[in-house]
Amino acid sequence: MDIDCESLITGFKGRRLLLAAHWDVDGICSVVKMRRILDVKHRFYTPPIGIYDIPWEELTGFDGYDYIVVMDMALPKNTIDRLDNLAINRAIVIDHHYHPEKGNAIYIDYPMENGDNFYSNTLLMDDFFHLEHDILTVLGIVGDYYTKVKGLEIYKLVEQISSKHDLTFEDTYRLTLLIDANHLTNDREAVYKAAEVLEDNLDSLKTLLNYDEWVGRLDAVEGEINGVVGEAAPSNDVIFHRFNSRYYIISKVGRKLTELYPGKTIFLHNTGFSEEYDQLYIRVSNDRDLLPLIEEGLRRGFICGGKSNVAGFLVPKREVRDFIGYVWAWLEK
Ligand SMILES: [Mn+2]
Repeated sequence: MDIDCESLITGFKGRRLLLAAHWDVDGICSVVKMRRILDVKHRFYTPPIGIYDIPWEELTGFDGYDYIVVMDMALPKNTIDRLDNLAINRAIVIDHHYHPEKGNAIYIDYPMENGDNFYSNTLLMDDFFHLEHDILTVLGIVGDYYTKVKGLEIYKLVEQISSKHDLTFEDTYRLTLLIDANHLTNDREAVYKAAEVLEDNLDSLKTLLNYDEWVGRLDAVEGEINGVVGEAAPSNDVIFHRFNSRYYIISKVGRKLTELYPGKTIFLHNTGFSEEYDQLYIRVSNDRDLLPLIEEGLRRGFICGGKSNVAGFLVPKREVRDFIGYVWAWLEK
């Protein structure tokens, strides 16, 4: 780490900041946390849902900021370099994810004492800025870990802080689902609005459990996921399913199908996500390593990512057929 908390806060005083953050609960909570640390409502930017990069045509809106602060998002190295050039002062990355290739910026991305990544970006922020954990921290953790948080040593704290807000763990969990319904419905404006709604209601979070707009979105998302999962027909080793949804639900569908059909490979194709791209998703349960497939996607210039057992791709429509053929051949190898 090449900067300390005090000099960063001093540097931010009176300056124009752009807060570029992930569209999920942890990203939104990081933005609200940063605004509260500095007591300034700095602008929030999030990329188009599903695109883990900033489209070059949107960078025109990045002029005139003293600092561009990237939170909870591992952007490509060359994008970080461009942000550092665009900022009058510097680009600063505050992120609990692993960065294989760092750009030219100030990085605050150190791990916890035990060497693991922080459970959430909000938790990393608390550590760096010497803050007491609060409900934003908790929402970030639960947003990233779902109910698996129950197995972490931090779960006690999650419950304690939730109860201060008159929330059970189930309430807090539901709140993260409600907030995430904004990006799952593939609606960037709704994500921006969610940050405002959350910030304005930090003292009455329980009421947000009945916030009609979010409840409606969550119902719509769950209905859509169940619909798509219900259509997928079990087959031999690989369950291939093509569907048409505007929503950003492909990985949720994949996870549900894996629960329903353990041991099978899940291969999904969403033709309805955007005008330009189709989504592809592959999840394996055997010890097959998907990283070479992700590398092939990167080689073809696709936006893609994943781990050894799961891979997601955004493929330009005219290249989808060919890449699906490649994936089939690869899976059958
Ligand atoms: Mn996160």
